[in-house]
Amino acid sequence: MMDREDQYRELDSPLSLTAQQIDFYNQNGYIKLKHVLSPELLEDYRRVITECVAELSADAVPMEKRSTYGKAFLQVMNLWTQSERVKEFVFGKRLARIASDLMGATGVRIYHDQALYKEAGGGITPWHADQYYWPVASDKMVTAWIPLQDTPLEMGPLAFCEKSHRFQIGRDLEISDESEITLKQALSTFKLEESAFDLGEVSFHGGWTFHRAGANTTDRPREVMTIIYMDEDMRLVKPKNKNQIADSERWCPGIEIGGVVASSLNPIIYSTKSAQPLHGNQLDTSSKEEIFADVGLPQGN
Ligand SMILES: O=C(O)CCC(=O)C(=O)O
Repeated sequence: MMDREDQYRELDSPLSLTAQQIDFYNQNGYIKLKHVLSPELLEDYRRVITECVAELSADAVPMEKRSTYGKAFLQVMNLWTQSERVKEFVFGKRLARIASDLMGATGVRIYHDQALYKEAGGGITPWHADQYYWPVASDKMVTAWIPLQDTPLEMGPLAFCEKSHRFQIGRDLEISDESEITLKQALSTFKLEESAFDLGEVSFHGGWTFHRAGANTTDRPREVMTIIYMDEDMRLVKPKNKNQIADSERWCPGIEIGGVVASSLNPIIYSTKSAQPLHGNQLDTSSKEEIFADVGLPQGN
């Protein structure tokens, strides 16, 4: 049985990526890595996160009254501000360092987290690229998608369009029936990476990488936690659409256009430039112990 200290150690200890894995991410706009977190740790945080989701989504609109986007999942954001236990998970340095290394940053801040629970019978997540929503100056943005159970195809695992992060068409589309129809057609010549996730496997995708997920045809919820990281030096830009206006107010409160997105909602989680808070309360100034772990090569590589 894992105690809290073991959990902190796992959440914070580094997993170093190979040059080949970083290259794969740069070429394809995403990477799936196995054995990033242990099933034991994830099972414990699954309970914590699920309790939080149940509490915060108690007044969700019934499925039949929702839009296609609404049917895709229950979406509960910035859980780290609601629960100390979730904060421990979201403030873990292991995932943050992987995100930072993948995008070649010196460190990362949180943009926001979100639990995405695709209910039993939940619909598809339409094709989209996240960066359409984000009023930020560069594409140094990475989402860690962390399933909290084995996720077979029937549950709607996240699927990626390889190399689509350089594709310009459809970048102005919000998640909708229209984005699904237009992008399905526009991306038809790209290779689709759609495969099951094992518990412990985590994917990382960039802001402009087009992705979707199938419906959940099982009778169990697809429980997933996500953390969106940004370059620690990321600056706010003038919002380009209504969703970016909403995002800048919600996730970057008080930040001036042109300023570093360093509000109290955007703490640095991992940095090679400075010491960071450990689980939000102590400063971690210990020398960095390197653990080189085999996190597995992406499928098909
Ligand atoms: O979980 C899903 O179905 C979609 C996730 C997604 O679009 C994202 O994390 O950017």
